[in-house]
Amino acid sequence: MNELDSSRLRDLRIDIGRLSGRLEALAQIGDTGDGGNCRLALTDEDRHGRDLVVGWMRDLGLEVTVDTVGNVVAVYPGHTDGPPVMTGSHIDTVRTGGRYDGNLGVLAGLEVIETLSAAGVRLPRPVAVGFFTDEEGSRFPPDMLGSLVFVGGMSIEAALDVTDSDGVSVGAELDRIGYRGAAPCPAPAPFAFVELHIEQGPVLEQEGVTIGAVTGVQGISWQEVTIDGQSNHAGTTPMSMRRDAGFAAARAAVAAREIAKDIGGFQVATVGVLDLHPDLVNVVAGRARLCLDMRNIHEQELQQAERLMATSLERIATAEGVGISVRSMARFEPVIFDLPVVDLIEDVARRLGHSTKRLPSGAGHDAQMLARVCPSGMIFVPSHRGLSHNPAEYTAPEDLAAGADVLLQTMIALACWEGDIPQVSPTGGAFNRSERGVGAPIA
Ligand code: HGY
Ligand code: MN
Ligand code: MN
Repeated sequence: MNELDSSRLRDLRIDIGRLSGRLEALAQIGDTGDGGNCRLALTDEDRHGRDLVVGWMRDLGLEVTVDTVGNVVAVYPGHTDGPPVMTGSHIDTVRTGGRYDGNLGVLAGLEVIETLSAAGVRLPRPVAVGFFTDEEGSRFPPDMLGSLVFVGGMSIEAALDVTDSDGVSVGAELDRIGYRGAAPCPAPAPFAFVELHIEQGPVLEQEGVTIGAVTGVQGISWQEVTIDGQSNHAGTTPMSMRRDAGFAAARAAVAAREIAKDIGGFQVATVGVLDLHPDLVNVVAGRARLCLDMRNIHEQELQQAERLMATSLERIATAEGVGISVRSMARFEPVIFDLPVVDLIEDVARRLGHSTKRLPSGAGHDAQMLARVCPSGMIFVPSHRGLSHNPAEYTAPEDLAAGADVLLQTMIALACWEGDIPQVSPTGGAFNRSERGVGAPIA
């Protein structure tokens, strides 16, 4: 392999036609006919998407490994055999997914490697691209399940035992689609991890900014609330005698919205799942199941929201004569990214002539898990109208290219980094990787 001098390395750019072609090809799998994608984790659609991406990895001659929970990592060798500079994301989607959420990060990572390979460049460190199992968590909670196991935050056994609403387990589905691999988890820590992702929010587009240098990821709390009342006749049961689980669930959803409004700031609350039983027009619901998603960049405020919600549920149970039980489905503290990585992303973006902004991520990402074990950061590109988890999700090709070029140049810089990356928090002080979620300021 010949070596490019540093100026020609700095001038390397990705091929947006090739990247767009792969995004289009992957979007054909699980195509929902309205521009969107549905590839729920470990379904046949997910398998077909996995097979397509692994095929591209192998076509590039990369060494591909599959681990015990189906995470896939492909490595492009460097001059040393040390820990790679890694990028990646996910290719599973929500049911109303778009074609960029996760997919962009994986395929841009592949494009970075193909650009290096096509230029005949070997970097001092290896470069890796991966996709993690079940990032969305909507079929198998928690979200970021695969990357959480990858970094040792969840045992393999516990992950394999997670079941979906039909009682099907992660382990059984990995076996069924042929992606229960042999590579051990936790995996050896990469030298650094950088993820390219669409913002999935309105900020960059509203402010006319091309590149987001992400400062961190907000805390996430997912709770399943089960309400037990009494099914009864909708016509004959006096209002005073009802133990209406459906009405209690509605009150819980209203309470969640009120709490978010009262706390304000970054606090958000969503009830995206609401099942009633027996779910019939003329029967007072005897049972209700709702899932509550609450998030905040400040851990203390997120805990306050959880406390207020628990109090509201107690009040609703008493007032409506129902039983209410709560199960945690996911709980992650806010995460801050390493300041040197955030600085590097911003410097690279500016060198390439792009406008930049520092901002926290409202969505969860695999990078928040990798941040537990190595210096990590994220690059955002704008989402048109701030839409995501929606078939109308869209990012303009010039923004896709800008993000992928920033990823390429950031990874080159990390692969050439002399020594270790210092652990510096946004406040400039040293911080310990294991304490990174403790209410650190990420905005
Ligand atoms: O839920 C999330 O934030 C991500 O899409 N998994
Ligand atoms: Mn995503
Ligand atoms: Mn998503």
